[in-house]
Amino acid sequence: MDKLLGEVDPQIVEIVANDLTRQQNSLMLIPSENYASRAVMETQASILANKYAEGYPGERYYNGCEFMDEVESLAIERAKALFGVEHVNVQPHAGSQANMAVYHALLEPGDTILGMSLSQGGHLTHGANVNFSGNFYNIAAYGVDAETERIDMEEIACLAEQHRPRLIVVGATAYPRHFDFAAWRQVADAVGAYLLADIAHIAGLIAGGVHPDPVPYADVITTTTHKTLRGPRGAMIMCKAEYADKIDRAVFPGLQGGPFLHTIAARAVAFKEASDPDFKRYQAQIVKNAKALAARLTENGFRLVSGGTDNHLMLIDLTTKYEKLSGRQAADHLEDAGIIVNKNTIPFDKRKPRTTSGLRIGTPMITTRGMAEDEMILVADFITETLENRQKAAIKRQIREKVKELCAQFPIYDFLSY
Ligand code: DSN
Repeated sequence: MDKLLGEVDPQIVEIVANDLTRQQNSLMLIPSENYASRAVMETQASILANKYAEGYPGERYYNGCEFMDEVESLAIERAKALFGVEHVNVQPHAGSQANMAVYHALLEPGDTILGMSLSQGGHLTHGANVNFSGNFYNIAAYGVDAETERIDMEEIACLAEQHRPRLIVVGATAYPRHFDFAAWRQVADAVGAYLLADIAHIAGLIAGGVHPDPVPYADVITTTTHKTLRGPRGAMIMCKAEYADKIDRAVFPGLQGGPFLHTIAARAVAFKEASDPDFKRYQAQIVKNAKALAARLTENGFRLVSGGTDNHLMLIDLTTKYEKLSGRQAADHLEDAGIIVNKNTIPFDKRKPRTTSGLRIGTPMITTRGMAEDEMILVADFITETLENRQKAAIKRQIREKVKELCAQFPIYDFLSY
């Protein structure tokens, strides 16, 4: 029981050590990922993982939950203070479970949901036909305007009028612009729909005050806690007090059993970190970096969907610069050079989701490691040089070395040694 991991399982240690090296030496530009803090990681590896605590603070189905109650209550109170919401459920294991719980709480199977189409920037759980949401509910999908590549609220109002949804989801995984939550509230009110804001990508930006706030407008808000919010993997649901019981019952016992108290404790730690003034500066820098990266990529001849970004991510439309290069191929070439991005569909993409014509690029991780606007010029130029020389393995190897040198100036997890 008291042997070190290295004694029990050197194979796993080697895999973890290899990924630490990869995370240190790569430019990690996937906008939904982040480096959690040491304190968050330490909490996740704590003995709290050993305890079952089905139920909620003060009403558990297991004995011995005194400290579980303390930790869950702390996470709830900190989340309420951070976002200024009336009620929080910190138990959903992941973002999909959080959205599932909201639908389970507020809808009947067959009810209509208006959500953003996956191919235009939405999420699987916003109604994709390969997902439970598209199977159990009647889905009406919205996208972006073909010309501006931005959400057109007049179009959304027309769709809502036409489909009369019971619930409208505002939120995305690949939309580089702000959401005007007040306008979404008006549309929801006009048709008597619930408004769900899925802020998984932008929760950190909202907590940091650099994105409009959905709290005054949404009935329910879901988020993961590991993206811009920089906590452990997991999710939570925030809502007005009037929906609290329904939401709580939908999570447990509706969909989940025992909560993962070690990650809930780590969420509490992340919420404490996010309430520090430094977190606001960090979130502002994520956006400044995204704007700087977008500007340099544009100077270098790339077309960005909607012309740029207001948040932490951007979408490159590869078709205008390299007609024959798919997002998948481009992402693989970039990986050869130590640059990790997502292939991603662009609005009205002619290629399939596994191939795509776009790249999704985000700045949370490189901002976490301390990079700023000057480094964004280098990052944009590395991306450009790699794609220009994509058939030349030797040049990609040279860029990989330069990427490694840049990353060496911004170390991560120096305290870890395997
Ligand atoms: N899979 C996440 C993303 O990468 O955006 C969304 O949950």
